[in-house]
Order: sequence, then C-alpha cells, then structure tokens
Amino acid sequence: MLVERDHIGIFGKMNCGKSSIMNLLTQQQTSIVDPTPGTTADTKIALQEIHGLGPVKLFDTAGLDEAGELGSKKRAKGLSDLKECDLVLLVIDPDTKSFATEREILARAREQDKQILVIYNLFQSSSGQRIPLVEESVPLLRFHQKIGLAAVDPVCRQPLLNFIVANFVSKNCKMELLPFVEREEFYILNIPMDDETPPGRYLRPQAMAEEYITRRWAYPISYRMDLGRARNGDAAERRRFEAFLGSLNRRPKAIITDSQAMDLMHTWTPDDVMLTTFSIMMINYISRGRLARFAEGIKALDSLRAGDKILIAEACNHSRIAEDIGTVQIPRFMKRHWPGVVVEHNFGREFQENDRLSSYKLVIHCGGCMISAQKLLARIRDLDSIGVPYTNYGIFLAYTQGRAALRQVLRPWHIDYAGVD
Ligand SMILES: Nc1nc2c(ncn2[C@@H]2O[C@H](COP(=O)(O)OP(=O)(O)OP(=O)(O)O)[C@@H](O)[C@H]2O)c(=O)[nH]1
Ligand code: SF4
Ligand SMILES: [Mg+2]
Repeated sequence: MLVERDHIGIFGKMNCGKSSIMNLLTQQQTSIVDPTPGTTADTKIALQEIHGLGPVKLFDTAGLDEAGELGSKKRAKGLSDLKECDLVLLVIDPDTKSFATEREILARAREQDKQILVIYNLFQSSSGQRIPLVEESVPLLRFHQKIGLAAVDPVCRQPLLNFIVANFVSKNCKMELLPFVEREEFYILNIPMDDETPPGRYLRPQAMAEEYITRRWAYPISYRMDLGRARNGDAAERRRFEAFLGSLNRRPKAIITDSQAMDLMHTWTPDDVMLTTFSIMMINYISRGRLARFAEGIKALDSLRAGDKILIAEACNHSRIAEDIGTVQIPRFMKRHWPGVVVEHNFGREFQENDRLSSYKLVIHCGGCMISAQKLLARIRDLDSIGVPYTNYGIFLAYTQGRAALRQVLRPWHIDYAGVD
C-alpha cells in the first residue's frame, strides 16, 4: 500500500512557542527558537516518523500576526501552508491579550475542513487557569481537543505525541470498503434503475463496490430490480429475483442494495445471505469506520418528545427528485410517527456555522456520497464535542423497515444493534 505522509502544520501568533513545539516533536534543534518576535520567517519543514502515525511532514510556520510588508509575506506563506495540512496544531499562549490571530486560523482551518488540535503552551504553570477565558473569547475552540504543556520541557513530548495519535485520523488509516468480502465468493449489487438514473456510469458507491469486490478476486453480480413493479405486489418480479438467485451455482455471500429498495430486500433476502446497503457501506468508509456511532445515534429516535427538534443535514446541493429522502421521505416518516417533533434542514456548507447545533436531539446526515472524509469527520467532531447524536440516511431508511431490518443490515459489520423494542 502506498503510504502517504500526513502533513502536520504548527500555527499561531509570533512567540507563542511554535518552533519550540517543532523541536519538541523532532527532538532536535530543527528550528531556531528565540525570544525575538518573528524569528521564524520561511516555513521550516521536517520529515519525521511518528510512532503510531507513520511518516509525517511537519511545518513550523511564521507567526501570522506580524505587521509590515515582511509580515504580510510571512502571513501569505503561512496561509498557503495551512491549505496543504491535514492536521493543524494551533498553538496558543493563554497569557496574551488579543486572540484575533487564533480566531482567524481556526476559522480558516474549519472552513477548509482541517483536523485541528489545540495546544496551550503554558509559559508558567499558572497559565492553565486562563484557558476558560481564552475559550470564552474564542468559543469555536470548544469544538476541538486540547492539551496544556510547556513546549520547552522535553517531558512534554510523549504526552503531546499521545495526544496527537489519539485524536488525529491519518490519511493512512487503512479502510476496507467491504471488509466481509471473501475471495471467490459471489456478491450481488442490487441496483434499481428508473428514468432518472443517468446512463453511462454507475453511481460512485456502486462503482466502488464493484471494483473493490473484483480486486479481491471475488465476483460482483449486478441485478436490476424493478422497484415499481415489486412495490405494486407483482409476484412475477419476486419470482424473477428468486430465479436469478437459483441460477447461481452457489449462494451469494451478501447482497448490497440501494437503500431505497430496503422495504423489499429485507424480506426477499434468504436467511443465509447477508444484506447491507450502499449507503451504510459509504458512511462507514467516509467516516473512517465510525458506522457504530451512526447506528448508536438512531436510538435517539426512541426518546423523542413533542417539541424536540431534529436536523436533516445534506452536504451538497444536489438536484432533488420527487421522492427526495431529505425533503420528502424522512419528514413524512417523522410526521407519521413523531407528529410533534420539529424537522429542520441544513443544506450545503453552513452546517459548520450552525450555532444552534446543540439544540437538536438528533442529526440525520445525508449519504455523504460526494464528500471527503475530512469534511464528514469535521462535522462528526463538532457533533461529538457537543454531545449531539447523529445517524445517516442509510441507517434511517433501514430503521423505517423495523428493527429486524436494521439489525440485518448492520450484521455484516459486526454491529449488534440492541435497540429498545
Ligand atoms: N518558559 C517558557 N518559555 C518558552 C516556552 N515555549 C517557548 N518559550 C520561549 O518563548 C520564546 C519564543 O519561542 P519560539 O518557539 O521561538 O516561538 P515561535 O512561536 O516559534 O516564535 P516566532 O518564530 O517568532 O513566531 C523562546 O525564547 C522560547 O524559549 C515555554 O513553554 N516555557
Ligand atoms: S447524499 Fe451525496 S448527493 Fe446527496 S447531499 Fe449528500 S453528498 Fe450530496
Ligand atoms: Mg518560530
């Protein structure tokens, strides 16, 4: 497997201790450390192997608050480096007065869906007491994990490394799209097509599943279900499916279905064949293996009361079709089962700026088929930090078919859904 270097950038004001953090991480005098503000001019780069993370490229940047012409050149360089980073280490000296620079770094890094960890550099042991005041002045800081340490003290190296390893999701964390796939076994991809299905290509999750299964020397078989006929109770449509299964000389290991066909597939799938959905596969993949958290989130539905609010969040502004999941199917289901619950929507990027996030009892996130892991993880981190549960469309659509259906689609992932019956 190609191992990519994670880019870790150290950002902050002049003299907050960025270069000291660089030297702490590299265990040598990589950068010049000096009390003169603006000591680091050009970004200093170090290539390093971090135990538990693998190879990383460290960027020690100039303070972004320097005035004057040289200052603005340093700033432009720093901001361009920020774009390249996977992880932003925001170094803060809590004893300083203004936090405009920190506010700006945070806003830009969040805007770019960067992972962010906050390092309070405690010049004196009492400086830690000021952290709540800093957080009051820059409320977005509360969304990010933090550590307090003294950058010039070598004993702080291990706690800092532990902190980074525990909180940073590396690009190199190996993710299997369908971990249950076995060599030389059959896997059925159930792809209902309708008039709006674009010709010429499969949707991204379908194409990814097909490629993944093939690459593992297993056999993907596409099946086109006629949803309309099947829902109208046309017995011939079910017989066609059974005949198709019967024509294989052995049982398929699993069926991966479009979530929209869950109402049929959860009863049509034989007991000895596993069932899951493309949407569940994708959310697990893009969230870097956090499917269990999304499955856990759906339980919040069980304790909803009239007046509670839930948020339907979609990551992009895709064109909406008549039976759109977010605007039609979920609100209709909610109205039927929880008539007093308020359903709100959040489309596009502004989710990150939604300052009412903590008022929701549950966030139902879209399939996430078109967004990056960074973007989804940024959203998840925000919700985790304020304790708001979340689930996604795939899990929700399985849930609407009953708890047995939900258990069925989670089983291939070894998630034992023990919902309240
Ligand atoms: N006592 C104490 N001094 C520190 C600590 N961290 C940094 N310093 C001192 O603060 C000064 C600035 O540290 P640097 O690491 O150079 O800070 P910087 O953020 O890289 O500064 P610029 O490159 O100028 O932006 C140096 O004199 C360091 O020795 C700390 O935790 N405790
Ligand atoms: S499910 Fe995919 S297309 Fe729909 S809003 Fe989310 S990312 Fe966009
Ligand atoms: Mg420096």
